[in-house]
Parts: sequence; structure tokens; C-alpha cells
Amino acid sequence: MNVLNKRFPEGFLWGGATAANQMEGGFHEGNKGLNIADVLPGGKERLNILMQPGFTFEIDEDKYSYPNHEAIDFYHRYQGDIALFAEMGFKVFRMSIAWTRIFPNGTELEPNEEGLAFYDRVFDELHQHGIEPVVTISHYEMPLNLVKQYGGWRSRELVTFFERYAKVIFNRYQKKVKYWMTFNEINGALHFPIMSMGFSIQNEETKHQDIFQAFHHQFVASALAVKACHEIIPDAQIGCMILFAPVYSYDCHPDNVMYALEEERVFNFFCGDVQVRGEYPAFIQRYFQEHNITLEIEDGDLDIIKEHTVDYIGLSYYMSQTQMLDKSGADVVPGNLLQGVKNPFLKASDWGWEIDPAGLRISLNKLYDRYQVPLFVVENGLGAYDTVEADGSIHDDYRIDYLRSHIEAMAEAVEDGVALMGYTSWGCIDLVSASTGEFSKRYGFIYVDKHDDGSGTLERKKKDSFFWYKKVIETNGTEL
Ligand code: BGP
Repeated sequence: MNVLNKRFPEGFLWGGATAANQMEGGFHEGNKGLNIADVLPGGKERLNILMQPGFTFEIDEDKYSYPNHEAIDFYHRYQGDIALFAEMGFKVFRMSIAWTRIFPNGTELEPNEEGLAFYDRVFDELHQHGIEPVVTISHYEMPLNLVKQYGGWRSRELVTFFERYAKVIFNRYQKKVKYWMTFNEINGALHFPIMSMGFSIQNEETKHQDIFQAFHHQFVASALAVKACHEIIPDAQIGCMILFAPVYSYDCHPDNVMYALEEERVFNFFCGDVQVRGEYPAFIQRYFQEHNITLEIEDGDLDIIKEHTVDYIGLSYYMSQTQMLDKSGADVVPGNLLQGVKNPFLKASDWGWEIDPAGLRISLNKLYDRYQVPLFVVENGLGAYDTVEADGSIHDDYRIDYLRSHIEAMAEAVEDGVALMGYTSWGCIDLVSASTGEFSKRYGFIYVDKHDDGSGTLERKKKDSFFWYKKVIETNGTEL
């Protein structure tokens, strides 16, 4: 244990983060409809599918396995899992509601009672353990019917469907949920639109037009959800959620510095500027011109966006990105979804994600300088292979080292003056990886006996990091 003489604010929201599609399983139970995650196969093909055109959105069980179908069976095991979170002392638990449990096709006028009742049980269980839920309304799990019938968020119709869904869950859970977020990693769609927008990039020509039109629909839908949330649950806080990966210029060549600035604005700040400040930023007009983007904006859209801005920013932080104008001949980061070049000062995880705790302090400062609204780190963690010893123990010091250094970086940011609400580390229990569909890419404090070939007893085991994190929470982050 290291002793840190910096203090996190009192009432800091320590906990863990998950998403319905990556943990629940029960993909056919309780009248649930199919969602986008249900048709994404596991294994190495998954990343190709996410990044390349031409995906058909069909289930083909002869060819692929589908890890999200059973996932880690939280649907049936939530009580035991929540008891383990409580043992670690979680103040909050970040989870998402599967839209398809509430509206199986996305288009119904009336919600599915069985789906609503499931989340009632989960929220009640959390409250019985003194844990406050933090709920993402849409986390990579849009109804498949909306993908097939409407082409995902390219269609304006989704605004109505999403608003209906949001209102139903605000009304139903108004006494049980006080922290909400609209779209998970909304800006991630710039690199992989399938999971959040429900379409694959067709070709380079239409790519930008499609993605930014879909963003516009999501911004309107998100603002309408913010409005409804404030009306229905006046004491709630509702945030946006941004995948933040600070951009470093590869060197001090002014061309590279300018390029890094442009990448930073479009990737890290564009969505926040709209959702937090309530308007399209000036810089995006030139980008639209250069990429032949013409948005269809209906009367009143810009007022809705302006009037209903979010209360806080949720962010995920895994890595920084290093960029240069001319990448030909440069060493590209393997497995990097953000298409950056290798940073010579950083080491990478087994999946090629560069580990950069200082980047978290930089990110929090950049965000707070720009927006001055509270920040909430709702995802951060290390995907790693774990080994179960003969006696059942799991010595994951690499994970502890990663988390410790990132928590220290957050403490520095707090000292820098950043208003930080809390920290929910990603995948507090092992679950399906979003980008690869693998179980072996583990993030948890709790090990789940489930493997890439689908085998495993689903038994839960505490890793060394479980006991370490318990202490961190107990001491409000001073004993690391
Ligand atoms: C974020 C997603 C999560 C999660 C995490 C780790 O992008 O919001 O759903 O999975 O990254 O990524 P992966 O599972 O690909 O390792």
C-alpha cells in the first residue's frame, strides 16, 4: 500500500462500471428483443467488423460464436454479484439498461413489463446494499430492428423512439436512479459507428455525412432526454459520456501541432461542445465544408440543444493518442482503435493500448478548463490476461499498478482544481470485451470462469485487486 497525502473530496463516488450487453446474457429472456451486440461475433473477426464496411447484421451460428448471448449471466446472478460489489464498499455501480428489454423492437408504443421489472429488482438490490446506480441509457445496444428498418441513427425517426424509451425509464425509476448518462462514448462513432449508431461505414465518400447526421440526431435525442429527466426527476443529474483520449503532437513541428489540435477538437471536444455548451462549435463549419457534410437540421433543433445541456461530463479514459500529419512510414500503434502513432515514452497493454496515467490528469484538466462542469471518470482500467493459481488465487499486481497510477493522476487533477465527482473503473467484474468479444481480455476485481471458446462454470473468484480496491474505497483513496 502506498500512502497518498492528497485528498479526494468527501462523498467521492467510488465504484465500478459495466454495460448490459457485455454482462447480462439472457439475450432471449423476458421478451427481450435482439440488439446490435447480439449479432456481433466474438474473437478476432470482431475488430475487423467494427472497422470495415459491409457487415450484414445477421446471426450465423455455424460460422461464429456470440459471446454476448450468455455473457457472464448477470441476468440470473445479479444478487451474488451485487453482494460482492458491496463487500468492496462500492458507493455507486454504473450499469446500462438494455433498450431491447424495455422496447424489444424499439418501435412499440407500450414498454415490456418483464424488462422493466428486471431493472426494478436490480436497483432494489443495489439500494439494499447502499449502492447508488449510475445508469447509461444507451450503451452499444440499440434494438436490431431499428438498425434493419431504419439504418440506425442515420434516421430521424430514432429521436422519437429514444425519447419515448427515456421517458418510460425516467418515470419508472424516478425514485431509484439519480445519476444518468445518455449515450456511451458518443464520439467513439467517429472510428467505429456500428456499436453506437447501428450502421457500418459504407464508403469513404458518405462516411462523414452519415456519421455527422447521425450525431445530430443523437444530440437532439440526448437534449430531449435531458429535458425529460429534469422535468420528471428534478433532483437527478444527467450527463453525456465521452471517450476521451488526449491528443499529443508527435513532435514540435508546427504542422504536426496543428494536426494534433484539429484531431483533438473533432474527436475529443466536438460532442462535448454541443452537449455541454449547447451549440455547434465554430471550428466544425470548416470541417463540414472540407468533408462535404450538409446537415439536415429541423426548426427548433438548435433551441432544444441550447436549452437542455447536460449537468456533468462522464468520460472513459484508457489511453492517450499521438498524432502526426504524415503517418506514412510511422510506427502505428497496434490494436489502437484511434489510429495514432507509437509514443516512444509509453508502454502498451497486451492489446496495444498505450498506458499513460499522466494523460488522465491532462484530460481532466483540459475538460475542466474548457467546460467548468463536474467530471466523472466512468471508465478506466486495464484489459489483461489473468492466471488462476492452483489454490484459486489470482495475483493481478499489473492491474493494481495500472489503477493506482491512474487514481494518483486523478488526485493530482483534484489538486489542480478540477471538480471530480467520482470514479467507476471499467469491468469491475470480468465481462465480454466490446472491441474483441473476448472473455480473456479481463478488467475485473472479480474473476469469472468463462473463456473465449464459451466454456466455463461462470464461478466468481476474488482477485488480489478486489482486496486492494476495498481498501482504496475505505480510505477514500488515501491508501493505494
Ligand atoms: C469502452 C466501452 C466499454 C468497454 C471498454 C473497454 O470503449 O465503453 O463498453 O468495453 O471500452 O474496451 P474493450 O472491452 O474493447 O477492451
